[in-house]
Amino acid sequence: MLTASIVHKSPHEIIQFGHSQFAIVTRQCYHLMAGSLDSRGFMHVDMARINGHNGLIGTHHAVNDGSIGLRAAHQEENLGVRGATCHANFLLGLFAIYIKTIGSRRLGIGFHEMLHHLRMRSVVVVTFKRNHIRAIYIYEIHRCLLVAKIIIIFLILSTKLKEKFGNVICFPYLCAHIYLINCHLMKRLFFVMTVLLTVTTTTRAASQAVLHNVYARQITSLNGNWQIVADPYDAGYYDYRLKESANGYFKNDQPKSKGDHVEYDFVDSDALLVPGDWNTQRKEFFFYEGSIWYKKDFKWNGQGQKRCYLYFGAVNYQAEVYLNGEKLGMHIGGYTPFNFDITDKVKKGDNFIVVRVNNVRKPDGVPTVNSDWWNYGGITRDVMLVETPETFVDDYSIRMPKGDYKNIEIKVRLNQPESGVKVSVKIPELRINKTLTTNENGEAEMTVKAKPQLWSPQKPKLYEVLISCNDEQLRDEIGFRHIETSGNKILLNGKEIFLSGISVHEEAPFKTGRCTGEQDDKTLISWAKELGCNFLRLAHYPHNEQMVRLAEREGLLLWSEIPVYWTIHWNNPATYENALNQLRDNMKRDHNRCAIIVWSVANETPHSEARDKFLAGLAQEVRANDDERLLSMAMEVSNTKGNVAEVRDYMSSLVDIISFNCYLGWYGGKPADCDTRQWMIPQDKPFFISEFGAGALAGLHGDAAAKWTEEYQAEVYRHTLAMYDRTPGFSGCSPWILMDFRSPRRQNHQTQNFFNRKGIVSEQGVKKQAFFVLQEFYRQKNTK
Ligand code: GCB
Repeated sequence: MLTASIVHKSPHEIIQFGHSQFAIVTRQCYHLMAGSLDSRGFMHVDMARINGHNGLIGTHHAVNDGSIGLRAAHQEENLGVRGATCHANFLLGLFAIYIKTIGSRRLGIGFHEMLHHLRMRSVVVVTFKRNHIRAIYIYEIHRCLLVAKIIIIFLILSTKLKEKFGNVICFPYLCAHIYLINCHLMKRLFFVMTVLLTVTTTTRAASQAVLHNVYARQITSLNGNWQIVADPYDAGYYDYRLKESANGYFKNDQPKSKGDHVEYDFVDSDALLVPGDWNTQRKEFFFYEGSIWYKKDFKWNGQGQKRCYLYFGAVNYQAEVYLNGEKLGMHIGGYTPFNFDITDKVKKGDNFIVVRVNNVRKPDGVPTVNSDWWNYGGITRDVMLVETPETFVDDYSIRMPKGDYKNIEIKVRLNQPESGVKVSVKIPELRINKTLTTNENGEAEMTVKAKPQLWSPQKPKLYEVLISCNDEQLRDEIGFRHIETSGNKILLNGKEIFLSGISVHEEAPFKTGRCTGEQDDKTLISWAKELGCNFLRLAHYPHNEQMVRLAEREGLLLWSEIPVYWTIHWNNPATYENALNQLRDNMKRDHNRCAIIVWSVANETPHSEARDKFLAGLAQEVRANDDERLLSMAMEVSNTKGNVAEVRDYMSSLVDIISFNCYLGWYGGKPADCDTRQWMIPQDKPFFISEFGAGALAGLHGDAAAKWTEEYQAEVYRHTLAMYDRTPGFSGCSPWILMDFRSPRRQNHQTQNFFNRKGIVSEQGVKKQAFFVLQEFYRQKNTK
């Protein structure tokens, strides 16, 4: 079937970046450019974001080949950073590199092969008039043969050329070959040309926009035993010239005859449980940092009219994902979900997935090489197949508009920009039953009169919400509440609230390692409840979705954080992209969770102009996507003179809550120093102690002046709590930490044994004295 339909006639989203004359954001945001063209055809790029998750496709090879790849571009031309200038040809060059990358491996730079490789789904044509974008056309090319796709592209192209206004053609991934044709035409017509864009499903693409509320969809779990091949030298990934091997372990090869040569094998290999980290599943992997290949067979009986996605809750840290020997894409970041549309690739019957998981810490990573928690490697969260209709609700937001207690605002967005699609939204208990019709962007919204019972820690009321579109019904449980600050107070539903909190890592009680199921989350939450908490700081990265939902049902307010931790590479655009993606994916997954009241963008970061810019960018992202939740980050005490300590941080002006970590009495000073310490809190804002604490080995008793005893830890708690309690604006705290957790930095054999012992509960569930000190403090706070 030869079909191409125009799905878009204007930029999907146009954003103004300062003086930009144009901005293009493709539907799934893989490519974004904003800037202006000057009379010489130079493109002044205010902002460019290419292939969000990975940097430019093929960068790796480009750099290996010695050619200018995006990484080099980042350094030399500053592409990706506001204010950079480069010639359009340079951008074309980047595409050429991409072609080279694919070509150099095994194909030669064949046009057809390239198209084949790229699995094109859409073509983008941009027309310009006097340096301004006149129109952007995105053509979806429906499932059809490659030859048909090529014909369509040429038809589109020639039609556009004939149109009088059609100055410039821009079409993605059609390689330098077509660019040359264009160049020629353009010279003759004095046209200015710019290239860019597209969202296509390519064999080497990054993962795609994350499906919201995935557990409510039609899912098939792929959890359980996965066969593995540990690959410390990455022999299954690189060839002996250190190029990505065309015949890597993802092929899952087996000798077909006696003479066949294959040096790995999944058939008789060991297995690891998914979800789970490898470090605590097998002794030999306890300290392992490197690659492990995972393989899973599955049968698929899906039906024609559906889409199928392969979804991963989280893989730490980098995942290359292959289906039936073909690369789907990759993902960076160990704590956020990602998925791939595999509709065109999954086969009826037998299939196999191979994932190369690599947890090597990287200086430019997020987090970077040093942190204070275990770098658990593996497929650490659920894996599933998700089936959806062809057009479905990809995301929705249901909440009370900011400051409004009498209305509920409903917003839905489809997976594709399709108009006229009906979406039904019901909240039975509130007698809401509405049908929304999508506009040409595939979006719809409506505000409905309603006065829901408010969600609060005392009454965590959640309403059943049913969202139906085509054959899919999404069930959710949503609570309604307002969170804000007023002067130095935090207000929940208009009333002042003290956040009686505790920090938690996503580490499993008793067995240690990553939490892998409801029971682990439940145990952590039950301890927090016993402590009298109404708040959890989910440190230092997004925790699993079920934990967030469970906490919400239990009436715990939440602080949600990304692992921008200590000293990351503030000047590196790829690091920024990585952090931004993690923030976006975290917000995309959890934005309907009323329990989350704080988005935190960082923890204990050192002051510099670059860091300020980096964090301000993240703060801006939070504000742009959430007009109500509070913004914060764990800051440091920067200026102590005598007895007076001050939190002086550029970010103070941007956050809603001044949060900081301070270990007075542990890393410096004595617990009693707290008795005379004064605090200068900048701005008229609430302040929150995101960390304080001391290490203690459960069961070790002695003098309150002796470190590592329970008595010492309890003493630190007493003095610290009293100190903050007498300081105006003290709005809550999340002491460090609920449970002892594994950390390679903690090497004292007598007491630590690779555990950070600041837990007020041991990893075996023994409550230390400090637990009861904090419990009593919260009891008094809550009865005031
Ligand atoms: C901190 C960090 C936290 C550490 C803690 C400690 O400030 O934010 O990740 O684990 O101190 O125990 O030193």
